[in-house]
Formats: sequence, structure tokens, C-alpha cells
Amino acid sequence: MTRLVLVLGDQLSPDVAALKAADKATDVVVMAEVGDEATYVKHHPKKIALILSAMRKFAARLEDDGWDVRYTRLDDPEASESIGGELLRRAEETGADSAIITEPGEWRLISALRHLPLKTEMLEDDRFVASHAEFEKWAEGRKALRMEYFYREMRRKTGLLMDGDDPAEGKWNFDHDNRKPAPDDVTHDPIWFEPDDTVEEVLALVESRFGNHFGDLRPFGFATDAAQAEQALDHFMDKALPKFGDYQDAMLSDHRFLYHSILSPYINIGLLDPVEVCRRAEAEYRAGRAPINAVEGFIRQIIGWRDYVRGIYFLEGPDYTSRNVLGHDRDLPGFYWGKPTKMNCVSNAVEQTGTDAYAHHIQRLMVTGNFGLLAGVDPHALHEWYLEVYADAFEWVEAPNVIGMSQFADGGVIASKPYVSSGAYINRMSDYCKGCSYSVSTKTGDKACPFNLLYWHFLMRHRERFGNNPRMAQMYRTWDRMDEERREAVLRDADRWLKKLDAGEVV
Ligand code: FAD
Ligand code: DLZ
Ligand code: SF4
Repeated sequence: MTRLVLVLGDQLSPDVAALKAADKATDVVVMAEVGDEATYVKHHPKKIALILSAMRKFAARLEDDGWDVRYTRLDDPEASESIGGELLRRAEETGADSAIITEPGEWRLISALRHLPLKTEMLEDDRFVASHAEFEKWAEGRKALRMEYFYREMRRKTGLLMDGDDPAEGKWNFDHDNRKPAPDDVTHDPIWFEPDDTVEEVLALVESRFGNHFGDLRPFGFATDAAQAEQALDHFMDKALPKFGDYQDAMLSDHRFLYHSILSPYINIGLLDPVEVCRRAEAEYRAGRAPINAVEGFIRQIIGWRDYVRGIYFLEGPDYTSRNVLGHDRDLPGFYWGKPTKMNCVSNAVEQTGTDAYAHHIQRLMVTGNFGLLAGVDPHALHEWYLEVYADAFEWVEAPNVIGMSQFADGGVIASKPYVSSGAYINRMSDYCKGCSYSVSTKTGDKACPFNLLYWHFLMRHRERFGNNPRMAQMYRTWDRMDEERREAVLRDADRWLKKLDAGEVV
């Protein structure tokens, strides 16, 4: 009996679990471009174009390799609009009575596929260092699931940056060296690729179907196959890795990519293998071409943070995205969709997000995320925004970063304290404040940086929850030492500013 093998748009690797388990001689591969996946949230046009282009090229590669591939194009008149619908249609067409599936990275799709009237076998996605069982075992009985300890296990498991039983250069974590403010000049630009015929065809399709989604489709320069992604990896190793650590937290208006890798979209959809990427970085260190702080920092992001958030997503379950322990319920302000704001940092991060479907970690965490948390924006609305606007966003990685790390809406599963800061942090790490209508050094009044006002407003709103957190004691002590008049002015001006925000004024 024929069996189907489902390959999703973020599973584009020849050794993804379902393909490894399949038989080329008898099984039929199903790949489908479907409207539902592009619109369950209205994904950025660049993200849709990346995935559809990479799917088409990967399907051609599988066919060249001898697989029978049934590929549905978005404009195919026979096509249904969902992945499940396409699996059933192909089952009828081929007479197949079962399907093997690599576990999708979103509960929504796992559930839809589990409820199909078709026998399905769901295999764990093994493109991660830790399996579900290993993560659960690590998490069992721990009071707090801190990434750092998980990361050390992953270092031991992979042998990355290990000298025998010890971490290279005697320390697990060199983050302390990785907080340099923005440099004066930046010598790295990421590598982009001219659209070929396949990509051009997809761009035209995306333009006509999803032209109304937030963000610019063109210029489009993402890598769309494994060979191009390898080129992007080589480019990063050669041009950026040595300085990756130093300027990891910096933000510059004219050099928006700094020394970041821009590899997350490729790793997440299967064009690059995460551990191989780390081995390449380690080789640069061992050859003396990149320092330990850069390479350790980079590897920690991948086998540490990336693997850890995936573990948390599956451990915490489908209700994770609706958590909201701080009870935040403010509507997502219009400036997240490009409406004007006087806050130069927010305006820069959102503008870049619209043009590139990318912003780096500190922009996501300390600008758009920080603002959302300080202003008490509904974390679910923020979660949907992040899922929609970034080319690398899939719920398994996006939700823990937004709901957990950035918004503290999970009550501290991921973060031991909320990531909040006043304007001073943004000023130290960026050049945004120089071009802002607000004054970062002003603490009250109309010119005061809203991050300064809202920072205290947030701390006071949640004093009961955070007042006894030892890692926040210093912040509360500073507040308590301020004179009464100043404290009243700060809270009054913050309320006034939030009223203007809610009234839709340009703030
Ligand atoms: P680099 O700075 O070059 O880092 C190297 C690699 O490390 C990345 O390619 C990525 O694979 C990995 N990495 C780094 N930080 C994280 C992290 N916190 N979690 C998981 N992987 C990490 N990352 C996504 O891949 N998809 C998302 O949807 C996503 N949403 C985020 C939302 C918020 C609020 C925050 C704070 C972070 C989010 N991240 C997400 C993590 C991080 O911001 C991106 O992985 C990173 O910016 C991607 O750019 P890069 O490839 O240039 O990364
Ligand atoms: C994101 C996305 C988009 C836009 N389109 C498709 C598609 O047409 N077909 C497909 O198989 N996958 C697509 N994807 C990726 C899926 O949304 C992703 O596999 C799930 O969200 C699980 O991570
Ligand atoms: Fe952002 Fe405040 Fe700086 Fe303006 S002054 S850029 S609002 S941190």
C-alpha cells in the first residue's frame, strides 16, 4: 500500500525525520503551498516568499534524487487551502492509506494533523540537540529551568568547545565580554542573493495574493536553497564572527545588521543544520581566527537558547501562548504596524522589520519587547505580531521568546526577572536617542523619554509581584530614595502619556 511522506515548508532538509524513515521506491512525498499557512496570521510577504521559493527548490532536488513528489502550488486550481486538506487529496489520488509526518513546530498544526481521517505516524523532529525525552529528564524536579545549566549539558553532549571534561579556556560563558556599545564603523554587510527565475515567479505570486500584508516584498535577497545558505554561512564566518560577541547587544540606525549572522531563517527552515553551524564556528576558534567570547556567545545562542526554547515550548504545552500572569491588556499600538511614533528607537526597529522581516535580538527584546511590557500591551497580541513579522518566526521558537523571555507572561518559566529598562540602556547601546524627539536624560514632563516614565510605572504596577525579587531590589530601593514630589510627577506623566497613546495621538 502506498504511504505518504509529508514535508512542510520549514522541514526542507534531506535528512528530516520523515524522509529518513521513508522508502524512495514506494513512498510518495507530499509538499503543498497552501493559503492557510500564509494567513492564519498574516505573515510578512518576505517570509512567505522565502518559504515558497525554498519549498519549490527543495521539491526539485528531491525529484532529481529519485523521489516521487506530489507538489501543490498555491495557484493550482485543484488545491485545497490547508495542509490536512492536501494530504487527504493526495491520499485519494494515490490510494495511500497512511502518512508519515515529522512533528510540526506549532501545536495548531500538530493538532490538525492528528485529527485527520487518515492513519498518521508523527516522528519527532530530530534537528535539535536534545530530544523531548532528554529535555523532560533535564527539567524534571528542577525548581527553575535556567538556560545556562541546560546549555552546559548540550556542550557536554555535543563536545562543542570542550577540552576533555572542561569548557574551553576554563569558563562556560563569556557573556561578560559581550556588552560593548555600538562601534563607530561596521565592516560587515550580510550577503544577499539576486532572485532567480524560481524566486521571481514566487515573488509575483506573493505580490498578487499577499500584497496587503505588513512589510515590503522587494528587494528580496534571502538564500532559498542549501547551497546559497552555505554561502551565507561562509560569509558570516569570514566577515562577522570575530566581532559577533563584542557588539552583540549594540544597535545602529545605519548599520542595522552589525555583526549578526542572519542565519536564523535558514536554520529554522532546514537549509542549515544547527550543530554543523556551531562546528564551523568552533573551527574558526580552534584555527585562531575568532576569539572565544565571539564563538562561545554564538554557539550558546544556538545549542543553548535555541534548543532550550524549543524544549520549553513542548514542555509547557498548547496553552503557553495564552498565558498572561501580569494581566496586561492594552491594545497593540498602531506604530507596531508602521504608524508614526516620535520614539526613534521604536520607529527604527519597526521600519527595519517592515523592510527586512528581520531585527536582531536586542531590538526585539529591549525596544519593541521592552516597550510592550512597560506599557502593559496584551502579550498575545505581541505574540501574534512577532509571529507575523519575522522571517524566522515559527511558534516553537517565537512564543517562548515573546511570552516568556520578553513579556514575563509565563510568570518566570524562562526569565528570572522581567527584561525591562529605561531609556538609559537604549541610549548606551545605540545611536537612536540622538535623533529622537524625546530626551533620554529627561525624567519627567513632555520631553521625557517614555521608556523613563513607563519603567517606573511598570515597577509600581507590579510591586507586589516583584518587590521581593532579590534581582530587582536595587531598582525598588532607587525608587524609594526619590523624593515624593518627583515620584508623583513620574507616575502622573506616565499616566498622561499612556492616555495619549490610547487616544491614538502620535506619541
Ligand atoms: P544571531 O544574533 O546571529 O544569533 C545566532 C543564532 O542564534 C540565530 O541565528 C538563532 O538561530 C540563534 N538564537 C539567538 N538567540 C536566540 C533565541 N533567543 N532563541 C532562539 N534562537 C536564538 N528567533 C527565531 O529564530 N525566531 C523567532 O521568531 C524569534 N523571535 C524572537 C522574539 C523576541 C521577542 C526575542 C527577544 C527573540 C526572538 N528570537 C527569535 C531570537 C533572536 O532574536 C533571533 O534568533 C535572532 O535575532 C536571529 O538573527 P540572527 O540569525 O542574525 O542571530
Ligand atoms: C510559514 C509557512 C507558509 C507561509 N507557507 C507554508 C506552505 O504553504 N506550506 C507549508 O508546508 N508550510 C508553510 N509554512 C510553514 C508552516 O507554517 C510550518 O511548517 C508550521 O507553522 C509548523 O512549524
Ligand atoms: Fe527611544 Fe527614549 Fe531614546 Fe527616544 S529617547 S530613542 S524613545 S530610548
